[in-house]
Amino acid sequence: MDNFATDIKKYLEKIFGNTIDEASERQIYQALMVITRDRLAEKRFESNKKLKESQQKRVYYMSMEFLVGKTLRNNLYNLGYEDEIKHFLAKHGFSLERIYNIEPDPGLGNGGLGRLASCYMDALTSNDYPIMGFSILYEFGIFKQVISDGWQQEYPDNWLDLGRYGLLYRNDEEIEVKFYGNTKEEWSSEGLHIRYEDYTAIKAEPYDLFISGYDSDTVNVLRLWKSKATGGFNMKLFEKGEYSKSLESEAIAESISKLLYPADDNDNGKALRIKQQYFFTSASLQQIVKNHYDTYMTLDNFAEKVVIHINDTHPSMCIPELMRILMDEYEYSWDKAWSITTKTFAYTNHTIMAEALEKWSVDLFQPILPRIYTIIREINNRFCKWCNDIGAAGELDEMSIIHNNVIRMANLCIVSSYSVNGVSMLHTEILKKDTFKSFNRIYPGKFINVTNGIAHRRWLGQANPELTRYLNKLLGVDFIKDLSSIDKLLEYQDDKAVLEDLENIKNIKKLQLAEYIKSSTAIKVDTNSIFDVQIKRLHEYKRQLLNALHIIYLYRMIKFNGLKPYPRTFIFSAKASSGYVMAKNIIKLICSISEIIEADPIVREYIKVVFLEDYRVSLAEKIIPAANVSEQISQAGKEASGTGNMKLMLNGAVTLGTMDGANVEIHNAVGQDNIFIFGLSSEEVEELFKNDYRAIDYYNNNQDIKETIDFMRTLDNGHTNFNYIADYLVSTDPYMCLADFESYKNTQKIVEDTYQDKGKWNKMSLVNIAKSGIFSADRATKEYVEKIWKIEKIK
Ligand code: 6GP
Repeated sequence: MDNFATDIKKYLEKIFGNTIDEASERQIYQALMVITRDRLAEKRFESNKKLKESQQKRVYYMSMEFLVGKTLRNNLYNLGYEDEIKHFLAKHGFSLERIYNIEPDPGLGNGGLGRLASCYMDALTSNDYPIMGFSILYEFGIFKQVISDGWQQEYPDNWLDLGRYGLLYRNDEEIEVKFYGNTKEEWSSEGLHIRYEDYTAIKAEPYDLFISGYDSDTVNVLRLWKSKATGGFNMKLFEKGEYSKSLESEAIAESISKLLYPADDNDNGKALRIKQQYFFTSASLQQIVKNHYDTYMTLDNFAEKVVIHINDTHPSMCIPELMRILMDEYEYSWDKAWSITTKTFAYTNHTIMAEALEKWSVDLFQPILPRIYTIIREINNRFCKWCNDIGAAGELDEMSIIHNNVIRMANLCIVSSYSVNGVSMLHTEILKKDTFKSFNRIYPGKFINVTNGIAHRRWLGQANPELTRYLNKLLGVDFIKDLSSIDKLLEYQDDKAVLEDLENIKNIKKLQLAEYIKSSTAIKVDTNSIFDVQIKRLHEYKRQLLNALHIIYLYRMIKFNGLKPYPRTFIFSAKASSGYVMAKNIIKLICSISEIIEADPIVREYIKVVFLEDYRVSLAEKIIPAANVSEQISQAGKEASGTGNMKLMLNGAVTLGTMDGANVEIHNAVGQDNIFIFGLSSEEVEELFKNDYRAIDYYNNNQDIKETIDFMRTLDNGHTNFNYIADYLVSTDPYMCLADFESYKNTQKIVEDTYQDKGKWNKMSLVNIAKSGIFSADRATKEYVEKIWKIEKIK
């Protein structure tokens, strides 16, 4: 650590010509980022040496998204330097907390899938497993959301400005990726050769982000590819007068790593998206194969030493790319290449929402990736033939990879991977029984479940140091190392003093959040009120609208019917995909309710609505520790798992939810008495759907619904009215908010009553914390290690 302090001083002198006492916060930030990165690089060198020597099997985790969150605190925490640096900086008049705030959130992801990838990198590194992540170095991450007059506005997130100090550019490992052009088959005495001509080549430049582990010698790497033109324009084409084509490489290169697509759970069929996917999978695969070949001088043992994990279908082009490399570059036969490929890949599915199952039209795909297309076509031909042979031809409508001139990427993944997994028990059951039922029949045992998990070191250790310190002292076990030991807390479930301490800590976190709310929205919230939190992407299926409808119901009852509920603060935070009109309208509705309530002196005594803009990892870290109620109210069967539900539970919030995703397992863990479950089950939803759900009947037959919706139509702040949302609720809403409304409303009343029984509530909260052990990413990744990857810790 002495060295660390010396290094900071040296860096400031060398780079800025400053002593530490003359330095600005910005300069200190840069020094800390760079020195931390270099420390990790040194550690990486050591752990990589061991890895090379042991020649053990490794995992490569392919994901279009890694929602890393701020890195500096995480790294200093993991390296165990945090307290000393805090001290050192304080001596010179700097606050480490303020320095942390300078770092932008690397927003290289949209939501759950991206954050899960980062939680897993953290957990695997802390447990000394050899994993390397691959993704894209987006110049602009997920947009910055600004709420203006209640409407979401998107601004570019130029995170590299300050975020680049954590990255290490590896100019020795650049790779070329090829697009467009034609392939020619050439037969010689040695067999078939594929010649690829007139292609456009793009350079992929690697930037490494080091991933540190808690109390571990291992440092893993997340490699992010940046696209670059291969050096000016094509002179030949230029001479032929094809000017625009001569600049093609530059134009494509410019755009590929420019920005993250802001749509989650949705594929919007753009050529750029195909290019992004192939760009990063091809660069990564070429790198992996080269490393392997350099080590073993053969690829025959590739599948014994390499697992490539595909995080949803976005990286699925890895599959034909490996086939291409094996056949076209290393002269493997189809059968040998296929045998290696099908032992190498494992695939996780993260959603069953039909619109999110990626499909590419052949007409769009083929010209961009002609060789990759022929390989996919051949995989499909052979698969269809095999289905014929085994008597499954009747199910090819569901299973063929290319169908009606469309390539179905999930089908490609299932056919080519040796393992397919869902992310919660319920989700996996739905995959097996419904979404992919024919596949499950012809590939018995291929489908398995690994319920998601979260990095508790970030979501408890760093986000809630007050609770962590307290539990450390109380329990005397190292639950940061091993979260399962946190169940020792159960011994205190009837200990009044402990329950009160926990309540006090919750109040401290609520106070901190209230200050943040005040500074960012000017709304003053009552910290004695129930903090009721719904934070996640804005989606119809997640049903922020059901929550909003219930608030409107309360508003009306308070204003006109003399209802005096226990005070509650409804806290929302959510980004909507920029092209998702309904989602943006729902944000506007929530913001309008907030405004209307603020303007009403009677109602605002009881309920408040806060919409916090720009939801991101660092904001979640502020909200989650302060939550009393965790709203997980998706329509049953739609949320694959959820992970926010786990983070909230870990921090003592009590779940109010449907039997959906991982809520089911939270319910199993804490028991009926420590969770609030409402609404239709996934089977009931299916039934109702089949029997023609008629929203209007709920409106006509339920007085509260009728009055609430009628009242909603009268809400009008300025020029916006909400008739279109009311119309949607009573007619086309496929997520059936009205079918669950009565049950939701009644359960909300139970929540309110229970909260007033402080002893009872605190005990529920305690049980939630104590039972959160199984939702650690350590447990989840261990299951991946044992059930799927079969890898060992770095020796
Ligand atoms: C999300 C799922 O919606 C969420 O339920 C799950 O917890 C999370 O993945 C992690 O498994 N899916 C996505 O974010 C996504 O983009 C294609 O799916």
